[in-house]
Amino acid sequence: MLSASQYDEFERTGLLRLPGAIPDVAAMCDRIWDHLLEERGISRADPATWPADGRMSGLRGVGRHGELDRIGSSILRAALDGLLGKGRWLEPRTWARLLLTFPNRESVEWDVPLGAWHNDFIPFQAEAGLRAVQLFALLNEVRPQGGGTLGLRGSHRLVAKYADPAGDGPHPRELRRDMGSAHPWLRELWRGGSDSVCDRTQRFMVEGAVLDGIPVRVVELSGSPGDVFLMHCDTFHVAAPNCLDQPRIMATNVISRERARNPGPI
Ligand SMILES: O=C(O)CCC(=O)C(=O)O
Repeated sequence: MLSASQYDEFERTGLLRLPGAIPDVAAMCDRIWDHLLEERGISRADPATWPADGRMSGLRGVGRHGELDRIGSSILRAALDGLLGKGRWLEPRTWARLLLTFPNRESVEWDVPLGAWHNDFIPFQAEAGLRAVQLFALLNEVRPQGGGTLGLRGSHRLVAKYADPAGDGPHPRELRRDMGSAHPWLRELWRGGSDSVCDRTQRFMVEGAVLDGIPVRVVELSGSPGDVFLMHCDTFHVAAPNCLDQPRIMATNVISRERARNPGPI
């Protein structure tokens, strides 16, 4: 059950944190490390075996072991009931797509990334309202600048203004073009500006902006093992570099509202 202030937070910002929503994530991490060792020779105890190029994909096999299904905890389910409607969301086949970023081998200074900012395309439905929620579960401690996903708080409300209501859904490329031409602040976020000394952290994460009357700001999804962030499906987000010394281990999935059934013949 969500409180009124949690609903309000989600509606305004497109993001909601559920502290400690998943129990026993340590066992999930153990399973992931076992899998990494068996399949890739990557050892938890030996950073020399960790990949040099950071982000790792293609780990679907680890989801088959069942432990990660416990991400679908009672707290998380109750929150999804609250946001998408009880009995109205589709149980995913697997709760976890792993997001694993190893520390950068070369020392680089953390910064707000350019380029890959996007929303994930979720088709419109005949019924108005929230169509899907993306969950981000923290399986280990994710400290600031340690690879946690960045979200553009408030951007789901801009998407609602700029996406073509006659189209099939909010297309990321068109939105980047249209929202970026309306707002230099956004264009600079994903393309960079002419000012090479611009402090992007200050500009995008501290100051933020008010665009078409909507407050927006970049926030980093960081926190303790077992925390979950729920994100409105239209929120812009991006992967971030890991400038610390431990891998970031998160899991994500998009939980969709089922389409309303057609009323039967009268
Ligand atoms: O790796 C990340 O933190 C970003 C993940 C992402 O963009 C996505 O799942 O849509």
